Amino acid sequence: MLPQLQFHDDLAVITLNRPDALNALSFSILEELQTLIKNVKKSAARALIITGSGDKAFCAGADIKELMGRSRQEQQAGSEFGQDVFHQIESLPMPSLALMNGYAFGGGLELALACTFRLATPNAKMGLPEIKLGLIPGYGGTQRLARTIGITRANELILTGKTIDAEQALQYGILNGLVDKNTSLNDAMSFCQQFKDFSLPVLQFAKSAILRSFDVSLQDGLKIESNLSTLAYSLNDANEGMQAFIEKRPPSFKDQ
Ligand code: CO8
Repeated sequence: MLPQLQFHDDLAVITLNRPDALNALSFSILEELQTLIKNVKKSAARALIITGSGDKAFCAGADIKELMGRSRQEQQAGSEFGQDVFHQIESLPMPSLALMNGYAFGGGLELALACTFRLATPNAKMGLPEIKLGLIPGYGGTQRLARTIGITRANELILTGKTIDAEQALQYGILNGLVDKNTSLNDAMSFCQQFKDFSLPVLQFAKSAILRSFDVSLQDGLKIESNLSTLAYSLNDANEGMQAFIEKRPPSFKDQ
């Protein structure tokens, strides 16, 4: 029932584990997710993959049955807690990837949007249908969807609550790619191999510079980039990377 964390060599995989309810996010599941994210952050993993168990769903969103009958304060606290957990995913030092192996609605799509990358199987269907429940997204969807795909498509998806399939999601710019249903985890792992030999602090600087670009003016963003690129330059890994280029050999980064 609770999500599971496994390590496959240097990759961390979190699997939402409530297939009977299409991996809907109860509050206890969100709490466990928070604990697992802390464990991933402390680990030597080079990337995190988040996926859903069963063959129907990545995650059908917040647990609608649990949302009923809550006080205004409970609702506010619940929204802020979910936002915080997803922010912890977004700000992990290592890249994260949502492997969307089926339905990804509401909080499920919001979870995927907090990841650095998104891959989906052809059967995946997704959307932010909260408007149909008399709600709006509360785990970051209004903010991250517009930042990810632009305001035109974000308005379309959030104000109509429409469902799109994986092919459309690729066209809209929600996804980085599609993967075969039978090989999806292997494909996601192969995707993560692309950055596994890079320097982890340098990956973190790049992630951080990109993320912060949404919060500041271009001038301030350029300053952030300049500061972080100088920090990267001051690491031994930058020296090793440039030296390896000159010596025509692969670099061996030490995360220092
Ligand atoms: N919550 C709780 N249970 C769910 C959810 C959910 N989000 N989604 C599916 N389930 C359960 C169903 O109730 C059903 O259980 P049971 O067998 O006991 O009746 C089981 O999963 C299987 O579901 P279906 O029979 O409906 O499966 P279908 O294949 O027919 O349909 C759908 C699949 C289309 C995904 C359908 O289940 C559906 O529309 N689900 C709801 C999707 C949705 O609206 N998600 C948004 C939820 S709201 C949200 O995420 C807001 C987040 C921010 C909240 C901030 C405040 C704290």
